[in-house]
Amino acid sequence: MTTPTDAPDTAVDTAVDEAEYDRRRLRQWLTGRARADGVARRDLLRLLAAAGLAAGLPAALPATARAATPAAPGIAKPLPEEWFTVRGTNAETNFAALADTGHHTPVSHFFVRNHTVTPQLDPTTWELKIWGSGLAGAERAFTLSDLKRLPAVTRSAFVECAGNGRSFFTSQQGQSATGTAWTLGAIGSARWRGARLADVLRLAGIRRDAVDILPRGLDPDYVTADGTNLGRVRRPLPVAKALDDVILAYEMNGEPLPPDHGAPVRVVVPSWVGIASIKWVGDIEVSRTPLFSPWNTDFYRLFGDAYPAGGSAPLSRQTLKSAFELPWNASLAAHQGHRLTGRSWSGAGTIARVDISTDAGATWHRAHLHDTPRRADWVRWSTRWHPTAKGPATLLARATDTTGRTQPPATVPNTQGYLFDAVVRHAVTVV
Ligand SMILES: Nc1nc2c(c(=O)[nH]1)N[C@H]1C(S)=C(S)[C@@H](COP(=O)(O)O)O[C@H]1N2
Ligand SMILES: [Mo]
Repeated sequence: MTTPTDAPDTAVDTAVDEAEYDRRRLRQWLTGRARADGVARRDLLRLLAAAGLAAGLPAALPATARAATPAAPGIAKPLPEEWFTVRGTNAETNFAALADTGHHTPVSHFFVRNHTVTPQLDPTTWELKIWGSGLAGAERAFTLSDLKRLPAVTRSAFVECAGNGRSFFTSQQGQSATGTAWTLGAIGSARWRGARLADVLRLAGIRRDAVDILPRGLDPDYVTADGTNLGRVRRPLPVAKALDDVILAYEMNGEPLPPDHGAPVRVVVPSWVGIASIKWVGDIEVSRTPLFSPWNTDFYRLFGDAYPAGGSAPLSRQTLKSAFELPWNASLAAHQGHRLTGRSWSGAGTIARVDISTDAGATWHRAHLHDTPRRADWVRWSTRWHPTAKGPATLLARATDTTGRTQPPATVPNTQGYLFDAVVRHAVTVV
C-alpha cells in the first residue's frame, strides 16, 4: 500500500523553501525516532512548539534521520501501517482495519485530520472563553472542572471529514478535486461525553438575538500553500444548531479526550461535516451579526459548474456513504463462502437499508444490519458471497436513509471534492 505523504493540500507539504523542508524532516524524525531514543515524543514536540517549530533547529539533519515507519508530522499517537494511511499532516483509517473493532472506533484506529500539528495543552490551566456581542454581559471563562460540574451528556456520533471519499471523484469520475485524496477512511464513530454547549452558552448569558457562534482552536495558525496566514482554525455555527445537540466533549470512548482528537475539550457537532467539530477549543465568540471565516467562505462550500458563482451555502450535514471493511484489490478465494462486512452512514436520516451487488451492479440483495440505525451514527452490516468465477470483480454497497435518499451512481462534481456520496466500486480479485 502506498502512503502518499506528499498530498499537496497543506502548508507543510507544499512549502518549497529549505527552512520548511528542514522543519518537515525534523518532525518526521521526531515522530519516527524519538521513542527509540528514550525521549518522550511529547516533550520534544513541546520543545518544537516553543521554538516556533523552527528557531534554533539544526540546518541539516543526517540522512539516516528519516522516519522508518509512516509518520505524520505533528500527530502524537502511533500510526501503524496496518491501521492508517498517512496523507500529509493527516492519517486516514484503513477501513479493512475496522473489521475487528466493535461499533465504536477505538482511539488507536480513529482518523486524524490536522490543519497543522497536535498541540499539547495543559488541562489544569486550560480555559474556554465565551465572549462577543451576542452575550448580555461580560465574557465568561470556564475551566475543565467547571465543565465537569455541569450535567454530562453521552452520545455516540461519527466525525467525518467533508472531503471523505474525495479520491473517487478522480478514480471513478475522471474529475480533479483539490485537497487530501482520502478514500473512505476519514470517518470514525465514538462515544463522546461532555457538557452541553447549550448549557454553557446559557450560563454565559447568550442573548435571544444571537445568530452565530465561532469556536476557535488553540492549534497553531493555518498557513496556506501560497503563504497566506488564515489564523486559527475556526468555523461559524448557527445558534440554532449550537443550542440543539452540540457537545463540549472531554471524553472519547470512556477515556479523557486524547491529544490528537482535541484534548482537553473539543466541540462535537453531530451529523455535520467534521470541520464543525473544532478540536482544542479555546474560545467561542457569540455574535448578533453573521460571522465569517475562511472555513465557511472559501472552504466547505460547493463550487463548480453546477453551483452559484459564490458557491453553495456553507456545508452543514454530512451525506450518505457505505464502505466495505476490505482492502482495495483484496484477494478472495473462489468456490468458498465469504462473509463481507462493512458500514453505512448518513448525516440526514438514519440508515433504512443497505443493498449489495457482487456483480458490478447487475443484481442487488439486501445486507443484514447489525446495529439499530441511529442518527449521526453508522450501522455495521454483512452479507455472504460465494464467488465462482476467477478474476477481477467489483463489489458495491448502496445505502438508503429514512429521508428516502439513496446513494447515486455518480456525485455532481465540485472543485474541492466535498460530499462524495456515489456508490464506490470496490475492486477485488477472485483467485
Ligand atoms: N482546531 C482544529 N479543529 C479541527 C481541525 C483542525 O485542524 N484544528 N480539523 C477539523 C477537520 S477538517 C476534521 S475532519 C475534524 C477531524 O477530527 P479528528 O482529527 O478527531 O478525526 O476535526 C476538525 N477540527
Ligand atoms: Mo475535515
